[in-house]
Amino acid sequence: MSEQNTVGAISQAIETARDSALQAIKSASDLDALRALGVELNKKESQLNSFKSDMGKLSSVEDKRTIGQLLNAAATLISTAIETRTGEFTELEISNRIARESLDLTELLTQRRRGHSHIVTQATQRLEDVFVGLGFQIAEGPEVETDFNNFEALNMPKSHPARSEFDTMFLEYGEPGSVLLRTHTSPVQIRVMKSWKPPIYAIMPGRVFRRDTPDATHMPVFHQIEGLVVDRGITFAHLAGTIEAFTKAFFGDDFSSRLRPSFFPFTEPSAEFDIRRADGEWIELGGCGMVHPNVLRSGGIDPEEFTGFAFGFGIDRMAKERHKVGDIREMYTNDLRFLRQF
Ligand code: FA5
Repeated sequence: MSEQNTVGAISQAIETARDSALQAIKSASDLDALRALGVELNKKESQLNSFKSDMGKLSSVEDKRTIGQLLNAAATLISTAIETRTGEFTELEISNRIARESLDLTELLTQRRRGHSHIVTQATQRLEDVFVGLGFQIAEGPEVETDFNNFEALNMPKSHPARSEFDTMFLEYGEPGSVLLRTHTSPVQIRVMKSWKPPIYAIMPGRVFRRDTPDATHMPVFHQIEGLVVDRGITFAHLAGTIEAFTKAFFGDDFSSRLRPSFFPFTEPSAEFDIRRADGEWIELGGCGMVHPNVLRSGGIDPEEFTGFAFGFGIDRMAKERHKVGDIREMYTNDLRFLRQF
């Protein structure tokens, strides 16, 4: 065969191989098939690449250039075709994914469902209403407290064993151990006593923090409401009467309350406060007692002139009981199916 014929034959074979490669790219069924095809076409032993060795057989520079240019043009065409097809597959995949993952929001649009307060916020507001109805004023304190207000001023000096009952989260601020996330709302008692003058009839709701492991009745972040009364001639009977009036107003007439002897360093005597459900079961809600003279002094009040009582209970636990929620953690999972019930 003359060299001219050989060049013609090689050129034809290159064109055929190029066209069949382009056809294969066109009919690749998906991205994976296309990728495999790309690998195949790039192999040294692929049909198109094998023509490169044929070039060696040609003696004229002119012919070598012709075949070389033809091979380069074929390679460019093929790689452009792979790129275009890859783009098409990627776009298709994205639009399929959008279709698969899209949410039908027409139900929300047509129902116009409005949000509402969280079950614990509702309970707090109801508690505030009940106590305001009984003549109390509302006060608030910061969530970041001093060790002094949270413990010392409440008759718990540094070495006091009762401190260990509050698994405290301290902040890295100031002197080590001097600033913390309040473990109860009782430090607000100190703030109120210092800034108000007796007679004091105050409630103090808020968020508190303890290193407690979450379970059906415990959360590491929960809510308490504190009560403080300081006036002339306040006795334990006033405390018991207030607790009973509150129980009936908040839970209903079929509930009653009892006080059991207990211990808190900041009250003397102290009691645990339980409520009795209609089914006869007793549930512990919080602690209370007569404000310890040392605590009155910390607040700048003369215990010879004034006496008082204080109480503090868990708002989350009250909401749980009032709405018969089985597990306190459910209130904090943000599951709308749960929250919409209240
Ligand atoms: C106190 O925190 C006292 N400061 C209460 C007090 C105030 C006593 C004033 C006397 C005078 P105690 O640690 O028992 O007490 O907590 C009070 C209530 O908070 C508990 O009865 C419970 O209802 C609630 N509580 C405690 N720990 C948790 C928790 N991890 N998760 C949810 N609620 C809790």
